[in-house]
Amino acid sequence: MSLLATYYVESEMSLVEAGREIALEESVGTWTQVHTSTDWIEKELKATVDSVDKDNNIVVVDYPDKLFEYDNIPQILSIVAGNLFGLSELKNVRLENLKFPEKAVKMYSGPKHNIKDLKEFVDAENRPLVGTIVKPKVGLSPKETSKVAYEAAIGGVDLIKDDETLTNQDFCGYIDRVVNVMEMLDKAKEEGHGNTFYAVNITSSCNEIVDRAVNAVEHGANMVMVDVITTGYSALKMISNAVDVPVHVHRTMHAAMTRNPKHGISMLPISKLVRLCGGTQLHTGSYHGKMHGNTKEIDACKQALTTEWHGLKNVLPVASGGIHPGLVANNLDGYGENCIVQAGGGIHGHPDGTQAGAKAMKQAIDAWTKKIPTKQYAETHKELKTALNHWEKS
Ligand code: CAP
Ligand code: MG
Repeated sequence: MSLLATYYVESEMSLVEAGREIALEESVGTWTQVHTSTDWIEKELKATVDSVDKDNNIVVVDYPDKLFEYDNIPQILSIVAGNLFGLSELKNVRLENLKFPEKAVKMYSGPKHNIKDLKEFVDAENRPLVGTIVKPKVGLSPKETSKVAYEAAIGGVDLIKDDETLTNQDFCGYIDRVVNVMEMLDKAKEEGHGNTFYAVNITSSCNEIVDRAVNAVEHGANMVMVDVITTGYSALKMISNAVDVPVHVHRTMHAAMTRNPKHGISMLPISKLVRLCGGTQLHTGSYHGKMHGNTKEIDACKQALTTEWHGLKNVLPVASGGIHPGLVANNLDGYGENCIVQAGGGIHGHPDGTQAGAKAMKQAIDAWTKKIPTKQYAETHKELKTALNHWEKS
């Protein structure tokens, strides 16, 4: 067994030669022959080209097991996604996929909760979840945030989350925010609206992030949120070990790596790493929205997160970014029932306010679940109708 890494490559060299360059640079080679190598190094540690697909500019590199500490993601990344991106002989190179051997996957505990657990908590066994990002993304006080959260909860959302830019600023400390929001979500529950998740953003630097996760849970948080690209996979793993609540994983900054289809890193290996490190939900892009992504890549992420993988629990993909009720059906056609569809502007920008916005999003989800076209459903659901009219015009 070994680790197979798939790269999209553009180079003046043949694909096989380009693949060899990558394999050598990332295993035992450097720019010139060295006189310090040994037979053991050449035999046991040298990566090789496994295969090439000329039609699609694809090279698969086979990295021997012995190169890795499989429970050390920074070390794995320094090989499979290391210096190769700067090699001047490669015009473009993109890491498209990582195929881990079973023994590597078995070294990780993965998520503590699966999709079924998340759905059961909010009583949504047979439908997608609907979420919201409190907007404006920053500036509301903990009390103001909790009022918006309450309106969203009684309007029918299953999950409320912070924006990635809201952490622990002076105007909205995370502990006060958790206490206030959970109080209002408890009130919504007492009034008969069921459970609602609140993903408080605990993103911060390394020791602090674990303290914040633990503090947040001690103050009642039923979910925490972390930004995996800015904090790193190690931070995610630490959080997932430290607390028993689900971990919502945002991916701000990912597009610096994922946006260019010819160079960088695809969302697919990132999704696999997040699953290994214990994320229970991960933003994987929207089929239709303000930043909609490559649909083939979203499909691949969905597959990697939701299907059986050496016994690890599965992960709920999150469609977010510029979504409003009129875009729900398109996104659900892509994701299917096992996802969260989130709207910030698409709920809090509803002409009749947050509660009506949440109702409209939920109605759009219900329409899709019942296989009724959104527009038709809107004829008998006034919040949805208002939303469709509002955003159709804009
Ligand atoms: C969505 C969002 C998220 C994006 C990130 C935002 O808000 O909170 O950060 O979804 O993109 O601030 O844009 P809106 P992705 O609903 O108001 O757009 O999910 O693709 O990582
Ligand atoms: Mg955001």
